[in-house]
This record gives sequence, structure tokens and C-alpha cells, in this order.
Amino acid sequence: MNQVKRHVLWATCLGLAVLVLLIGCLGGQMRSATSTPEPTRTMAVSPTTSTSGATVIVDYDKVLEPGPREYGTNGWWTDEDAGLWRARYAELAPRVVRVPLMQSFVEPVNDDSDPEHVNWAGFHLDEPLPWFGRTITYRRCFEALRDADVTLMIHLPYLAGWLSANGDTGPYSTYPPADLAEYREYIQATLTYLVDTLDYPPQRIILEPVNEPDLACGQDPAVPCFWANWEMADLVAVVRAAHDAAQAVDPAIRVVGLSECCGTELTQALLDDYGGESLLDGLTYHRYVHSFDFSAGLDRGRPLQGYGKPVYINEYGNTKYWSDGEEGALWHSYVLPLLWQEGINPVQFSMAEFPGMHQGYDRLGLFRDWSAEWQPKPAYWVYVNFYNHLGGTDLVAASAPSELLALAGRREVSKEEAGLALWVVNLTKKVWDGLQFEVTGFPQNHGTLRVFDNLTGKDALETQQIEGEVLTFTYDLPARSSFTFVIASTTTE
Ligand SMILES: [Ca+2]
Ligand SMILES: [Ca+2]
Repeated sequence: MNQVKRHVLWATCLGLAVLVLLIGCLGGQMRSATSTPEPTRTMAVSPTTSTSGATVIVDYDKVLEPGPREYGTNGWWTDEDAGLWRARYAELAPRVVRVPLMQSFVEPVNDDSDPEHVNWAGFHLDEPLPWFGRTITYRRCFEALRDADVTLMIHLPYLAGWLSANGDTGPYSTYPPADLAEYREYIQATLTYLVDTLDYPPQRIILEPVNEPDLACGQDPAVPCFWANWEMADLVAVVRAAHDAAQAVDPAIRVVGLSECCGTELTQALLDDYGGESLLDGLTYHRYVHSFDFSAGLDRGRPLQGYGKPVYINEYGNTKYWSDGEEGALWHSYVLPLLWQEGINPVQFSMAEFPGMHQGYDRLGLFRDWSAEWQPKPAYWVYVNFYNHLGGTDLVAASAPSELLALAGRREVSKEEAGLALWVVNLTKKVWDGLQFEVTGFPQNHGTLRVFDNLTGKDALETQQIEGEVLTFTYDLPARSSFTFVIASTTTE
């Protein structure tokens, strides 16, 4: 597990190092929903159409809790493909995009000898960096996310060599910093640039200064550690410097951490014993698994949730299925509602494959890179469907046969303008013929039902009118499948 995790990290390192150095097949069939409104207020569909006898029941009126509000992905950017990136960010509709900021690139040498004076010529956020025949400009990436109304989560995995207390080991030189005032200047200058130069709304900026401090050096020969030769006091000092820098730029900027690779002990120690409660606005962690059992991913988040702050799993994935093919997509489709139910903000890793990355890291991407014309994988459609249909909803009660997973969220502007999204995952190998759906409490006794195959695209497979005091329909749910059923009040369609 750790080894795979480190491979992923290595990919990050490698990619960033290079950056610095270079400067329908599952379509089910909906049936028996009435296609025209009828005057009756009773169930519109005969239960006799159900051959399995199984029923999914949703109570629109039974609101459980708001769903996560800061879900998203780890993002990328290339200048030549600006239109593609902007379109994909719009289509995927993340609320948070996590982007690595490498000091080796931003401030490769100290801007000047005075940490109280920013020499802007020493900060390289406007410059295109060569990247495997294309270029990357942080400014353009940030502008695209700003325009997409996204919250930017910037993380600072490594130091430039000149600032590392452990000496210059290249673009991925380790924490802790040799000079906290210089470290703070680096952060403060970057945040000032975002807020003052790019007009990035400070309430939509999250700073994550620490990444995987618990990854031991040499634990994986392919991955340079992020922290070396440090004590808890060093970690606390870095978080405090980042917090103070953010406060100085704008108190609305949030600081989160600690993105441990392999546990939560350091985060809990920081919070329990070193004043971290006042330094961190949210808590982050990572978890990769290699099966459909994601209990380990949920279990790691639980101790962090006890602190009453937002919790983000801002790196996760499957190292068996990666994000490839229908199995990879099905895995994401299954894990997303599990995290959602727990109130953990999912920040998937990562949005796309990207040249220069480790192979495994590459395969966690939701779509291919430019060498494959940015082709979406099935897992990409899982996120498009989930974030667009469940994102921003309030969870409501849903029950299903134990072999199925069902998650329902409602979006109610008014009684006349109401929506329900029901996410259903069938990990079994059996077809659920005539699976019955019953929705109680919908504000209207009619609605427009749309059915989406989460693994194959974003367009509705079918659209039908349904009606009844209890809105009822049936669907033949294929084996190993994932679907979204969206009901909207007819007046809004
Ligand atoms: Ca400096
Ligand atoms: Ca300076």
C-alpha cells in the first residue's frame, strides 16, 4: 500500500521535477413509466412489471444532512490546450481543484536577501514552462480555475534547494526550511499574487503547506521524501508560518493539512498537543486501496472527523484497477457515495494522465493526455455524473436491497422547482430485472425522469414523464453497473 502510494508520490515528484528542470454498453432499459400525465393520484406504474420484487425507496422529505460541498479533483494545465482544460473543468464541475506549487519553479533562487521585501522579478508565476513540447503557465491555470468559480487548493510538496535545511538536493529538496521568514515570504508572495494580481477571491483559496510528512526517507527508492531530519517543532513552525502568511494576505484564506500518507497520528498530535486547532481550517488525508473494499479509506478519515472541521481525502485511488476501464470506473462509482455518506469531501487524484509521470500515477487519471487526444475513460463519466447530479444536494433517505448501493440527494429551489438525484450501484453479477423505484414526498405528483449510465457518458439514455402520489417506475439494472436517476419537477424542464 505504502509502496504504491509512494509510486504515486514519486510520479508527482518526477512530474514536478521535470517541470522545474525543463521549465452505452451497459444501457439498461426503463419501462412502464407512463409517458403521458393521467388524472389519477395513485401509483402510475403497476408493480406487476417487477420481476425481481426488489424495490428502491426514496423519501424526498426525509433530509439527512447536506452533502459535501468541496468535492473535486487534482488538476493539471497546459497552455496549448487551454480551451480543452476550461471545457473539461466546466464539464466535470469540481468545487475544489488541488494544484501542486513547486518553489523550485516559483522562486528557484532567493528573490533577494530581505524576507520582508518582495522582489517580484524573483517570483515566476507568469512564465510559460516547457513541458514535453507544450508549456505550462501557473497564471493561466489559476485564471481558468478562478473563472470556473472553483476553490483553489494549492499544496507545497517540496522546497527549492536554496531554502532546505537539508541542503540542495534538486527541485524536490526536503522540508524543513532553513529560514522560516523566507518560507513565509514565499507563501505570502504567492497568495498576494493570487488575490491582488489575479483577483482570486480569498474565500476560494485553500493553502496546504505540508504533504505527507510521515513518508520516511528511503522508504521507497523511487520517491524522494518530502520531509527529512525534522522534529515536531519544525512541522508546527511550518504550519504556523503558512497560517500567518495566509492571515496577513486575507483572513478568508484557509489552511488545511496534513495529508499524511499512512495514518493520522501527526495531524492528531498537531491538533491535540501543539495548538493546531487554531492553525488548521480543515483536515486532509490520503488513502489508496487495491480492492473494492474501501473501509480502510473511510476508517482513516473518522478520527479526523471528530475535530469538527471539514475533512478532505485529497488523494485516493485504486492501485489494482487504477482509473482504467469499466472496473476502474465502477470502483470510483462505488467509493464516491461511500465518502459522500460519511461527509468526507472527495478530491480525486488526478483529473488526467499527464506526460512525464510515473505509469501508475498516469493511470489514476480520469482521461488520457494529448498523445491520446484527451480521450475520457469511463471513470471520467462517473465524476461528471456524480458532481453534476449529486453535487450541491442535500442527502435524503434512500433504501435498497443490501446488494445494491443507493444514494439520493435533493435540490429544492422551491416546491415548484425541485429535483432529486438517485445514484444506484450494482456490484453484483446479476441483472436486476424490473427493479422498482418508489419516491415519496416529492413536492409535485409528476416529474420528468432522466436516466444516466454513469460509466458511459453524460447524456440521458432515456427521458420519461412519471406521476403519482408516489412517483414510481421500474428499471432493468444491468450487472456490474452504475446509474443515476434524476427527477425534476416538470415546470423546470
Ligand atoms: Ca525570498
Ligand atoms: Ca525578499
